[in-house]
Amino acid sequence: MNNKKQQLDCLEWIDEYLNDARFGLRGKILLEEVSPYQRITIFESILYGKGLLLDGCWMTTELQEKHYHECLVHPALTSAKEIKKILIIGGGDGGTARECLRYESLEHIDMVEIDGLVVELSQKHLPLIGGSAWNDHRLNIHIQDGINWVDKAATNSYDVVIVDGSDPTGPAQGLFNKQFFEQCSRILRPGGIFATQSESPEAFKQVHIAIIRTLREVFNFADPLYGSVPIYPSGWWSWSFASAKEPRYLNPLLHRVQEISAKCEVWSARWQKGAFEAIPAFIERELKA
Ligand code: SPD
Repeated sequence: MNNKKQQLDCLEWIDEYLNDARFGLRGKILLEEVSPYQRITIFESILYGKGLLLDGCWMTTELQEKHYHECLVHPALTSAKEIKKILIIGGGDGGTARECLRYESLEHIDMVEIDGLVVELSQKHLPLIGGSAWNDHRLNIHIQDGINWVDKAATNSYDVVIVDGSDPTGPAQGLFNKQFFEQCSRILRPGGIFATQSESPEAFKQVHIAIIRTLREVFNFADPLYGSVPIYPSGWWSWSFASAKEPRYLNPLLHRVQEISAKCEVWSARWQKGAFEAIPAFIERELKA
């Protein structure tokens, strides 16, 4: 048996199961631990490097995490009036904080993650994802319930609120309802922007539509943006942005675009323009109904 064949024989498939489909990568499980909240798996794949799954669902992988984190962060941070103080709910792998910290004018991030073990294992096993964020003095990590944090936060205290949660089951369930969005709106400063991952328009169509409808009940303006995250169910993903007085997330500020563009892999002002326009007809119809 040659080496190549021996290596391939040690490998396994790890799949996220959803209804009658599964979405998987070949590689090997490096470790699996159970926290009070969920099963945490660190996996090394051939195609996309090391990755993280929570309760069997793909969260991120080293070589395609930018498809997700850039699209969640930059539409909000290039367009909010100020970006001095940011709140991240979830985001325990560090990728969202890393993208935020690329802006020099950002002074302070509160990252509120319910599961300390996700942070610990990501810092240890997925250092490429959090990168230098973990050592940046502007990042303040709080291992706490994000819903509780938002309820207690002062009115008008953040320039941007970003929700980087997992799917709306398990610990992330309360991050998609009206009461939570109302609290997020209350704690945003004037000219502030709210951003959340908003699931797949195909694999989680009803959840996706419900998120946008609920955001539109709470904020004056809310719109989804569409892109691709190959490891997530259907590969077709969305992020939604909301604001009070005008849809300022549609208009990135030139000086901020210039600050980050050169190092982005997916996001650009041009990409963003198209991604907001790329609302599928079946979603647009349902939102109008
Ligand atoms: N179905 C996966 C949804 C995951 C959203 N969050 C991913 C965390 C990456 N920081």
